[in-house]
Amino acid sequence: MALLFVLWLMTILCVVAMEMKFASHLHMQVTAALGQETKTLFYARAGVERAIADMVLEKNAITMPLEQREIDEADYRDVPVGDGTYTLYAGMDVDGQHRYGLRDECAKINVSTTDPAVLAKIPGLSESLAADIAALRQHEPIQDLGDLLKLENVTLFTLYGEDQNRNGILDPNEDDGDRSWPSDNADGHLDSGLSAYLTVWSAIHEVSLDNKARIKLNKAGADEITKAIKDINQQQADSIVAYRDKKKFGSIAELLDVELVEKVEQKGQPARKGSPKQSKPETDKEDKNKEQNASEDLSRGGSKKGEAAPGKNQGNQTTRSTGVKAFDTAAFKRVADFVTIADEDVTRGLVNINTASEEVLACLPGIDEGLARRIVSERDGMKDHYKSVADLLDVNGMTTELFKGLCMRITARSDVFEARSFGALEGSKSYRCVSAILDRTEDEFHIRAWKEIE
Ligand SMILES: [Ca+2]
Ligand SMILES: [Ca+2]
Repeated sequence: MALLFVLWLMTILCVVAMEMKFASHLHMQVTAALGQETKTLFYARAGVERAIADMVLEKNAITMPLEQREIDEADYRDVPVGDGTYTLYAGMDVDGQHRYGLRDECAKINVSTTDPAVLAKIPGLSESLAADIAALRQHEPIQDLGDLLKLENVTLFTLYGEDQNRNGILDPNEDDGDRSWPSDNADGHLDSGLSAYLTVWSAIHEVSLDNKARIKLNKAGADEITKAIKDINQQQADSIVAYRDKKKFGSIAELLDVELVEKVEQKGQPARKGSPKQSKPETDKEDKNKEQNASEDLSRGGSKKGEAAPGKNQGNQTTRSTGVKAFDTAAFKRVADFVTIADEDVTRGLVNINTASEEVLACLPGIDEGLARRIVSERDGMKDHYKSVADLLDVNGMTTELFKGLCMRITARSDVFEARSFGALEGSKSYRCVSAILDRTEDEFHIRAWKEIE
């Protein structure tokens, strides 16, 4: 009986021991899997840290649009870290080529700031939806693209298309037709819905390519202007101030409208002629512009060419228009990157002519498909990139008038990028993705959004 009891006990103990062994094996497996998942997540995070370092330390290099930089793909792709890698993936271009590096938020249209007429030109965004978006903005600011889901006619599919896990890559289930969720067209391309065109983050720091604060045309005094910009002389600066005293600058292209003023004694005696730095416009084309502008002045009730116009009183002096343009196109192009109409240091919602796609450019006022194509092909043929928005004046089909309606909406650089980093273990197909919105518009660096995607 005792023997039987001992055998019984031993059997039970064996079963318990085996159970425990199995459980502990299972525990080790789960721990290992969790450990691997944690590792891939940290490798993905390492990629974002790398992107931040790029944006902070290589500020000058990165002011050039990443699309145009001579990118060594190995620099961003399968970068070794621990026993795995991270990859900064920037999406697929129109030719089906994968791109690596950061994504420029200014390559998209800002849904928080852009007027409905422009929004309505976005493929897949109707006029009524544009009106709904404008109405939504009046109630509350749109802080995330997901806020658009509050609108009746916006679904997850409208917003994110086939990319339902929002990781920016074409996962197998997003390219298999109706075999698995989500439904897709199995064409090998990722349709990202409206999210391909829209952002809430695009912003720039109002500095020139050499990282100096831009001169605020609606605020700066004449001395401040001449001190900061070597290509603007005293008379041109006085003329800018005189123009602004009558009418605030609505775009930097209005510099082309500014007429040179000269100072006169209050009795009407000329006080000063043009300074030696100033040269008159020389070409026929520019003379025509001058005449056209003079006639515009007449239609606005302004002065005739050379006739004294009411100017600002400066002690015993006043100014009068000379009827001569202060900036011809070449002079404007020299100064365009150094000035802004913004009163603040940060401007939101501009579209980067160096990174935006043809489709995005074609949404802007006055730009049709043909002109958008020429803007892109011109920059593709460049060694580096458009240095300032004024370079668009050289693109075939871009007129001064068209440019004037456009230039307050565009930029040639950006300060907000998305890093989409994928961490993976060596030899493993599974990955973790981190998407972060990185903003260097202010002195302090900001991470505006952070998403860890399974
Ligand atoms: Ca996806
Ligand atoms: Ca597809």
